[in-house]
Amino acid sequence: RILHDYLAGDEIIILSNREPYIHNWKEDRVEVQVPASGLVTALEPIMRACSGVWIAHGSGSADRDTVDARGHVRVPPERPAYAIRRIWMKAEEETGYYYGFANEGLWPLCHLAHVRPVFRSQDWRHYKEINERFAMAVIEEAKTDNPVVLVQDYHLALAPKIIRDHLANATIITFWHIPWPNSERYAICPWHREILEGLLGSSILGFHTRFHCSNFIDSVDRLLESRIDRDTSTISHGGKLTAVHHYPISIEWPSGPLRAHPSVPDCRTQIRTLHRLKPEHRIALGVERLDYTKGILERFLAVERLLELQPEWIGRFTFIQIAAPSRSIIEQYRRFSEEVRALADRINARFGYTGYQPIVLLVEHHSPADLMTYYRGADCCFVSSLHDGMNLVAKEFVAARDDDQGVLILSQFTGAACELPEALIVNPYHIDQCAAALHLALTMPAVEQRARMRSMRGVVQEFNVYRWAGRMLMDAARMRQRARLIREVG
Ligand code: GDG
Repeated sequence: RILHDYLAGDEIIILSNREPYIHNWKEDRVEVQVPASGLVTALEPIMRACSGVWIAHGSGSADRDTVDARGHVRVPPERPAYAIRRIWMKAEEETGYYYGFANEGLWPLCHLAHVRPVFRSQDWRHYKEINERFAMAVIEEAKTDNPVVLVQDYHLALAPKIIRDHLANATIITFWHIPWPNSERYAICPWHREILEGLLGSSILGFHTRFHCSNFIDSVDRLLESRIDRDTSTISHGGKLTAVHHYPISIEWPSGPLRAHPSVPDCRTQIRTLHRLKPEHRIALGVERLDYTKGILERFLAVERLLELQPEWIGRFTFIQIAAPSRSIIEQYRRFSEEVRALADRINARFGYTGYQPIVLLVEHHSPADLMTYYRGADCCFVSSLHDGMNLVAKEFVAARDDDQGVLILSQFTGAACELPEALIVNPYHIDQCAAALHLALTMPAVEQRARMRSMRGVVQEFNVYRWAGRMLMDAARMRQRARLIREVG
C-alpha cells in the first residue's frame, strides 16, 4: 500500500553484504539457496513489487556462472521480478573488509561483550575499497538522479556518503542492525570520523532503539562539527540533513515456516523422541549463531546453578542449545566455540549419567522448519545476549506459539526487551537470577503462560517486519514529497 500510495514509480535500490538468492553448484547442477535472514524476508516483497536492483556480495559457488555480462541475475527464479547485481571481491579483500574491519573491528566495538576490537590499517583499506565498489554500483545502476537507496548494516558505513556525493537528490535510508556504543567507546575506532561522515550521507539513519539513536547523536556531537536538533533527532553536517530514528525490526507475521507445520503436541513428541526423552521431560531452548555476544556461557552457568539449587530437575530437565557455526575463520570465534563445548562437557560430566545429559549442544545449521519444531516443542526459550541490537529469536519463539504456551526468558540487554516486558527479563551476568528465572519458567502455571504469551503475540503481530520496512519507506516518501513541493513551489 505504501509503495502504491507514496513511492509508486520511484526507483528502489538495495545494498547489503548478503544476497537474497545464492546460487551454488551441487554436483553438476545449480541449486538456489535463500538465506534464513530477517532482512531478506522484510525487503524481498518490496523488491518483488517495484522491480528494482539489489546489490550484494556474490558469495555462492555458482554465482559467477549465473549472471549476465553486467553481473545481473533475475530473481526469484520461479517468477523473475527484479535483478541482483553481484559485487565480486578477492579473498584478501573479503578477509579485510568483512572478517577484519566489519567483524573484528566494528562488531566488538558496538557490542559490550568484553571482546577487544581489532583495527588494522590493511583491513580499513579493504573496507574503504569495497564500500566504494558497492556505492559505484549504485551509481551505475541508477536510472534517475533521485532513487530510493536502502543501505543495510555495518558492512557498508561509508557507502551513503559516496552515493550522496554522486546522486545529491537520492533518498538514502541506512539501517544499522547492531547497537551503537556510547561516544567514549566509539572513539576507540581510529577512523571514527570517516565512519560518522559516511553514515551522515544518509537521509534517514535507523537503529532498533531510541537509546542507540541517542548514542549515535552523542557521538556526532562529541566528534564532528555539526548542528544537532535533539527535538527532531536531526543532524546537519556539511549542508546535508540526516534524520536519526528508531525502527524496531521484527519478523514475518503470519510466520512463513508455520504454514502447515505439525501441531504443538506433535512437535513436543518429535523433539522428545529425537532426543530419547520421556513425554513429560521439560526442555528449555537456545537458538543462535555461535557468537560471543549471545551469552551462551552465562546461560549454561545458569543451567548448572539451577541443578545445584533445585536438584529435583536433574534427570527431568534438558537444555537444548542450537548453535549455528558463524565467522569461524576468526580466531576469537574459534576460541569461543571451544569454550562453549568445554563448559557443556563439564556440566554434563557433573550432573549427567548414562541416558541423561542436562545440556545438548548442537553445533550445526538447522532448517527453518526444524527450528520451528524446536520452538513449538520446548517449554521455554532462553535468550541471554550480553548485548543485542534486537534479537529475532525471541520474536520467532513468540510467533511460533499459537497455543499461547511457553515461557520466554529474555536478556535486558536486547532491543527486544523494550517491546516484550511480559517475558521474564533477566540480567545475563546475574547467574542466580537467571537460574531462578529458569525454575520459574519450568513451574509457571498454564494460565500465567497464556496471559504473558498472548500479550507478547499481540505486539509481534502488530509490529511485524512489514511495519518495520513500511515505517522507513513512509518517512522516506514524506521527505520526497516535501522535496518535490519545495522544487515546484520554490
Ligand atoms: C543481527 C543483530 C538483529 C539461527 N540459527 C539458525 C538460524 N538462525 C536464525 C534465527 C534468526 C537469525 O538467525 C538470528 O537473528 P538474531 O536477530 O537473533 O541475531 P543476529 O544474527 O546477530 O542478527 C540482531 C538482527 O541483525 C536483525 O536486525 O535482531 O540484534 O545482531 O532469524 O532464526 N536459521 C537457520 N538455521 C539455524 O541454525 N535457518
